[in-house]
Amino acid sequence: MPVSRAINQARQRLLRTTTTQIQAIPRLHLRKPASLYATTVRTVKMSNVSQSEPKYELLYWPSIPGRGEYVRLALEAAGVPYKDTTNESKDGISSLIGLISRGDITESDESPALCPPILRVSGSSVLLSQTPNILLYLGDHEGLAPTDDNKYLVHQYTLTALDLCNEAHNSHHPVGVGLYYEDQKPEALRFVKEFRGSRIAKFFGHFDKIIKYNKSKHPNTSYLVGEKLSYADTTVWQVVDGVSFAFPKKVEELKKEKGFEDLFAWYEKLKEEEWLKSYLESKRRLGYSSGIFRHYAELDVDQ
Ligand SMILES: N[C@@H](CCC(=O)N[C@@H](CS)C(=O)NCC(=O)O)C(=O)O
Repeated sequence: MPVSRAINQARQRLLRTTTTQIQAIPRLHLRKPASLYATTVRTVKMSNVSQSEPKYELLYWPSIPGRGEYVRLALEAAGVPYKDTTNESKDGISSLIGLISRGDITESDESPALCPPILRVSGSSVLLSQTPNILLYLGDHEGLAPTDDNKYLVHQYTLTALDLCNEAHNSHHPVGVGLYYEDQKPEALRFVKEFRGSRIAKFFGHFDKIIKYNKSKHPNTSYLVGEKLSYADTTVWQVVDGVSFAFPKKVEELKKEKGFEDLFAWYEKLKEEEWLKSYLESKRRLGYSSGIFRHYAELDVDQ
């Protein structure tokens, strides 16, 4: 019996027990979307993985989607078990803090990570940070990227989406990550003039073209690369969703003025895929608040 199914069965049995026990059990999400790429190299020997732990552990700041969301969406799309440590256990945050604030590294330590998101692979020494790096790993190991040279296209589109994510972050923190928004508001208003004025349209227009380009090669597809879902889809989707949350007026304006019909049709279609639909309805999907994608009404108006 696959380990994941065994864990889920165990969870089902325990669901009939106490609340404390339920909270201690990792939530597993095993739905498979229709069309993932075949997986390639598997470095994890499942025999090394304890029956009680899921294959992946995500370590990210609790309560906000942030950059952790790119990793969550990839894991959800692949339908693999994962533990979202800081959101699932009371003292989860100490595991994260312990990893990023270590002093001298000793022989028994895991590889250093500067900041989250961090992905740990159970039963192996794999501990990764840097969002695109984590996605690269999941692409290879969980069938979320092609195995031919198109994998570089998947990564390229992902890096472009993460560039937009960085700019969206800088729209409320243009001066310093360690300062409050309120302490850099004049600069934010200045930054956002160009961001709203041309940058969102530039990126959205680019994604719209990517979809048209892929359709010209694969008329029946609704994905960004080839005919299968990849981590480029999940990442671009999250950035479009986040920017639409932060700048709803601007995005409505762009829909009217520029159309970007292919982009928004792709966005809506993906949202209807079973895995994403049920994830968005679940408690695992955290609401936007004080993370990367923030809505400040004063930043979403023409200056
Ligand atoms: N390039 C990194 C950026 C990671 C990053 O900025 N993480 C934020 C949270 S989303 C953080 O904790 N930053 C702390 C810091 O930069 O000191 C990635 O893509 O993962």
